[in-house]
Amino acid sequence: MADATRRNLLKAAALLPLAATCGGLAFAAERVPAAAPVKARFAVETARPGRRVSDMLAGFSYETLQLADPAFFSADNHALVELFRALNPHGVLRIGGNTSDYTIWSGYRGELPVQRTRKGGPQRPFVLRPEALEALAGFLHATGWKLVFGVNLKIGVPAMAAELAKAVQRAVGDRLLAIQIGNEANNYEADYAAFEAAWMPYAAAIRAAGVPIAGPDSGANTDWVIAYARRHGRENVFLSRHYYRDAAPKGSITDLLGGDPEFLGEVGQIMQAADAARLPFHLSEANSYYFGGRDGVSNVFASALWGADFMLALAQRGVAGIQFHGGTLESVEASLGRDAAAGATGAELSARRDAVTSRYSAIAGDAALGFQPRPLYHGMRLAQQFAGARMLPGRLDAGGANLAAYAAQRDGALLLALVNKDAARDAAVAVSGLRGYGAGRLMRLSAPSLESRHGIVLEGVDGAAAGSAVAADANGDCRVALPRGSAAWLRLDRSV
Ligand code: BDP
Repeated sequence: MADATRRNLLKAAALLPLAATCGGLAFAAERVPAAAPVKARFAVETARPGRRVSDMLAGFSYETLQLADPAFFSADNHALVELFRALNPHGVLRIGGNTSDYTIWSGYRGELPVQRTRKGGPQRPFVLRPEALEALAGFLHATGWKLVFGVNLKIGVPAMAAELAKAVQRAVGDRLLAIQIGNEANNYEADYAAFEAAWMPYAAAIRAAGVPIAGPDSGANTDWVIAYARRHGRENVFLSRHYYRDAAPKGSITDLLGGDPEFLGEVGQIMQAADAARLPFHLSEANSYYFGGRDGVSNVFASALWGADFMLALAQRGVAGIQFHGGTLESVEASLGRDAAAGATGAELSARRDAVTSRYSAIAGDAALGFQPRPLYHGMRLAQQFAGARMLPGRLDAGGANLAAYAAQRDGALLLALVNKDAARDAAVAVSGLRGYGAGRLMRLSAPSLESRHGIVLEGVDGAAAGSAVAADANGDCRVALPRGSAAWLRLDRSV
C-alpha cells in the first residue's frame, strides 16, 4: 500500500468513534483499503497474574569512553536529563562496553602493564578522571537513575579496579547498584573457568572494599550466566548478560521484526537460575545489531516496534531491566577499533545530531548539539508504561500476521499492548476476557512507515495527544484496529 493510503488508514483508526473501535467494527467501511484486515484474537486471562514488571525496565548502556566529555553525563545537560527522566524516573544507566576493558583510573598509582590491542577492539587506553565521576553523580541525581559501572578485567590489575570501584561509590553513593567486572570476557578468556580464575581476585578486592558487584556481563553466553549464578549468586546483587539480534551486516527490518524465539527460550533458562539464586536478571547491554547497529534498520521506526515487543516479552519472563546500548558515534566506533566519520556540517540540526550518534542509539545528539529521541526511544517508552504492573497470560491467534500482544494489571486498571510488526497486513484484533473492565483509552505508536526516522508519535504520554476513548463491552470483548507497522496500547478501568 502506498504511504498515503497507509497514513489515511492510521488517521481513520485514530478517528474511529468509541463503538467502532471497541466492541464493534474495527475499520470504517469507506476508508478500508483493498485488502481486508487479518482477523486476530487475543484471549486474556485476568485470573492468573504473572510476573511484576520492574520499575527499572527501560534503561541505557553507554561506553565508558562516553565519560571522556564530562559535559555529557552532567546535571547541566538538561536536554539529556529530561529525556532520561521522561523515559523512566527509576532507570538504570550502565557504563561499560569494550572501552571499559581499556580504561585506566587516573587515581591509581601502581604499576600497569601495557594492554595489548586486538583487531575490532579499542586501539588505545582511556584515562578516566575524577571530574567525570563528579559530573556523572550530578547527572544521576538530576535524573533519579541508578548506576551500574564496569571495570577493566582485561588488564589484570584487581587493585586498580578496587580503587576505581571505591571512587565511583564515593562519588555517586547509594545510586551505585553494582560494579561489573569485565565486558564480554568470553571474547578474551578461553572459557568460563579461565574467566572465573581472572575474576575471583577482582571480586574479592571490590567486595572487601564494601562495594556491591553484579555479573557476569557476558556476551551471548547463557551457560556462563547459569554457572555464575550457581557459584557466585550470593556475592552478587543481580545477574547479567548482553543481547544483540545479530551482526550489523546481517541486519534487516524483516529479520529484526521476525523475532528471536530461541533467545526467549534462553531467557527462560536464565530466569530459572536467577529465581533459584533469588537474584534479578538484567540485559546489561542490548540492542538490535552489534558492530554499531545498522543504518536504516536500527534507527528507523521498525526498531521502535521491535524494542517495545522485545521489552514486554522479556518483562513477561521476569527480566528486571534492559539497558539499551548507544551514545555518540565516536564512543561506539572507538569501542570497535574504528574512527567515526566526520559529522554532517551545514545540515539542519536534527540531521547533525543524527550524524554524531551511533546507529542504534535510542537518543541522538551530543553535549554541543543537544539531543532528540530516536524511534527506539518511543518503543522503550511504550513498554515502560507497564512498569509496576503484573503481566497476565494471554493466548494470541495472530491470524497469519506478524503480531504480538501483552496484557497486564495495575492498580485496578488493565493494560494491553498490541504490536503489528507486519509490513504488509493490517489486523483487526478481537480481544476477549476483559470482563470487569469498562471504559478507557486507546493510544497509538505510529509513524509514516517502518523506514521512518522521524515523525514518530506515541500517544498517551506527556499528557499530550491522549489517544481516543474505548470500552470493553459487557461480555469483556473489545476490538482494536491495528494497521500494519504500528502498535497500540490500551488502559481500561474497572467497570465496578
Ligand atoms: C558489544 C560491546 C560494545 C560494542 C558493541 C557493538 O560490548 O562495546 O559497541 O558490541 O559491536 O559487544 O556494537
